[in-house]
Amino acid sequence: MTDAINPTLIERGRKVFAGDWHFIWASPSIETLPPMAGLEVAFAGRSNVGKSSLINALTGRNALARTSNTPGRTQELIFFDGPKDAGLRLVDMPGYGYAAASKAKVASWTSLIHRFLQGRATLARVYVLIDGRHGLKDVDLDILKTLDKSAVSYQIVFTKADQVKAAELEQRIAATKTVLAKHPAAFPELLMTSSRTGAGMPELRAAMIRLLDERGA
Ligand SMILES: Nc1nc2c(ncn2[C@@H]2O[C@H](COP(=O)(O)OP(=O)(O)O)[C@@H](O)[C@H]2O)c(=O)[nH]1
Ligand SMILES: [Mg+2]
Repeated sequence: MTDAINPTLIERGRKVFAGDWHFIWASPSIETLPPMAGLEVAFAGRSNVGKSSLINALTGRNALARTSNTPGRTQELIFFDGPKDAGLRLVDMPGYGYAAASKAKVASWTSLIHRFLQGRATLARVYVLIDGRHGLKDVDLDILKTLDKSAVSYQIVFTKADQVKAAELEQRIAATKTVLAKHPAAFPELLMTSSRTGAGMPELRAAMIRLLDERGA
């Protein structure tokens, strides 16, 4: 983010995410979504990119979201609510691009993801997680297109930054920014994170607090 995140936002983010976060709902289908409430922020990305780990790192909980070494596990939209007065909800989305998945499964995930993105008024932002070791893949570009079409604002978050050399990461960031310039709904700046070291967590928390402020919550 270019405009520096100020210490007040960082501190408010710390407080909100130090509060009580809990699982509220799992939706295997678009017909079974929870009623819209508060402000929702969703985490999308390929299977195994680190979505569930990021949610755990943000909330400081080891096992709020289930993480897995087996790609393609989470096939539902999983909703987590924060402290009552915060009005913020996190959504762990089913991973896409899982090579071993059947065609029918891919179609059903794709449909769920696309329909969710298109019909959710409370959804303020989608964080599209990209593995810092690999950069953008074709399946990621498909999701960016869907997001552009749905006019859902989104931001790229690089994960597993602890596994990438600084110079390599810089290169990948530059390449990704070039691609993003062609995507109207994309936030131009990337966030660098590691769930393992906690890098980028204060900034990501603060970014969500800023979304709450923008919504006039
Ligand atoms: N080194 C490293 N590994 C990570 C990080 N985040 C997640 N992982 C690992 O990546 C794998 C998949 O993580 P998970 O959160 O389940 O991915 P998801 O499928 O996107 O929800 C797990 O083995 C995690 O331990 C990170 O920041 N650094
Ligand atoms: Mg997961």
